[in-house]
Amino acid sequence: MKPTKKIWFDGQMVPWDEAKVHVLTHALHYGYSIFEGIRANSTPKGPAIFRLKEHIKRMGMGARAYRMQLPYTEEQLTQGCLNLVRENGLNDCYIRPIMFSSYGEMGVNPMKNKVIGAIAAWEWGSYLGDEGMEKGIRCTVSSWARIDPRTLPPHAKCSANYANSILAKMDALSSGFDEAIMLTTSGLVGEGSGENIFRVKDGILTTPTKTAGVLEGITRDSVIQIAKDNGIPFKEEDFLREDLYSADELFLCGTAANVTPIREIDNRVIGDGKFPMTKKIQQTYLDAIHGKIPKYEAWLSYASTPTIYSKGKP
Ligand code: PPE
Repeated sequence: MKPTKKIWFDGQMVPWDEAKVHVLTHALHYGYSIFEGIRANSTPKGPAIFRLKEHIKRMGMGARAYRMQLPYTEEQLTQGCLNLVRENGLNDCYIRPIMFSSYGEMGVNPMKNKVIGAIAAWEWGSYLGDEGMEKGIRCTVSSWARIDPRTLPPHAKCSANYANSILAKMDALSSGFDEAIMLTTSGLVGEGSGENIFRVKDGILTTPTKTAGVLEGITRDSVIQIAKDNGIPFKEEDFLREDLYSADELFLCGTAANVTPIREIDNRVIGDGKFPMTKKIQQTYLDAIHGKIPKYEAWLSYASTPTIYSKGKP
């Protein structure tokens, strides 16, 4: 990770190396933190954050699911992200807001500890590699099931939820695959360790339903919108492991991963190894995030204009 100049830390811009917490920080011990993964991308009008409002809203929803009271308004967090990109002089970068239970009392109960937020931004290339974006990646179905909605709220980006993703990802990598696909506890296809999954069969695009317990991905939502706008037949529909093997095309999508084709699953080549619909969606998505499609400009928040805080601390 290449450091940048500043990190937004509890409302203030502090030097990168000074954004520190105590080792007895509650969240470090129990995973009680809610985070986001956002990207800013270069556009003809300067860097623009993609679907910032939706990311900030999702963090608020995750916090509510976990009974975490955020000490900042949506507006403060929105301005924090925009100012951070600008003050660090960044163009294409990843933005990571995190809200966590801080140092104070030890023990499972977080309610006595103050919640603190931080937002960092740095340059982060494609999550599953540039070659993966181009030629597709190799996945395996994990023996770890995706967290069950009766165990943890799967729509919340809570750090604790990611212990599940970590287990699946490490197993996939140590078996020589690029990424893990997790099934739900009822055996439906869920998602990747950090991406949603889409399937193409006979010209129809499908993705598992939200009620399957997948993260409500913002890239997933953008891909659905792009498919609808381009006349691609789309259905939100759950499917089984065997449907992965019989697909014509499969792809993963997420803020970090963008749209990444899957070339093989469990050593089986998907379709004929080509992915024309995936490529079309990938290109449209990349054009949208880089401000090349006027119709999708509403998804962009430009970071270049300094913003004045409307109220309260920044
Ligand atoms: N599912 C999971 C489990 C997930 O973590 C992500 C994002 C998605 C789906 C896609 O969501 P969205 O980014 O809103 O389209 N994963 C983030 C974190 C990856 C990481 O290693 O950290 C991301 O892509 O930013």
